[in-house]
Amino acid sequence: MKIIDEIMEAKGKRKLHMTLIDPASQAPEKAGNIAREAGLAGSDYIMIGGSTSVSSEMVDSTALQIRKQSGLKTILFPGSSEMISRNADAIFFMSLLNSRNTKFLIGYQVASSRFVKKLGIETISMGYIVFEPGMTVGKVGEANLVGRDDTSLAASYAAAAELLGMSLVYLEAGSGAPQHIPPDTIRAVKKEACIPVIVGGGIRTPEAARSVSDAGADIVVTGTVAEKAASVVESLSPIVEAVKGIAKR
Ligand code: 1GP
Repeated sequence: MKIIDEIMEAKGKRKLHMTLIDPASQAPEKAGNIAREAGLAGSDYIMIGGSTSVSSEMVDSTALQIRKQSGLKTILFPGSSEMISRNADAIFFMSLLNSRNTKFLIGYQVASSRFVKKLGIETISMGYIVFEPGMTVGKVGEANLVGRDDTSLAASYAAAAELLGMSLVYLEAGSGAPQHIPPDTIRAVKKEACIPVIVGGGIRTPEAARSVSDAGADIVVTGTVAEKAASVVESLSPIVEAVKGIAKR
């Protein structure tokens, strides 16, 4: 079954959690180990990517280790047209909708499109919107950051993603953001958009995960928590449970 079909099947019925692993942050072996533990913690998919450019060899070996060690399906989340590997199950074929630089809107996509088609991996079109504070991706992606509380602009971006035919919309506060996207902003997007909504950036606690999930996120992404944890299972399990609504309230 394609990942997008699994996501559509889950929509409205159960929440999904994805763990983001940046190939620039650790050796491939360690990335594989984090992914394995994330799977044990109940995470549904592993996203592979980040804003710091790494070689395609590094992405290849990281994706391979993750696949080998975790058995979870993997989705590339590329920061550039270099960060693409045949060892993943799918790729978010994405556009940073609020970038000032056409490279992030359509340039990298044009540079990689025929290669991606040749690879034959599943492509999932996604509209990516970076909110304040944006962190590294906001700077590198040259984003006109959407205000955290600008519910109207957030909803307009999400509606644009849907009307452009994108399968998913992703609300990003930036990896390591001090605060996640506010619940009211997520609610406004959910009210407008019929496509599944992914929320990530700055989610470090079960409380934060629950608030994002309760506000309507269909998919919640965490990255830093697993990368920094002494025990990934111990740190991530309560967060995944909160996303899925199975933690104690
Ligand atoms: C993916 O940027 C997130 O959308 C990951 O953010 O590292 O803050 O969990 P964290």
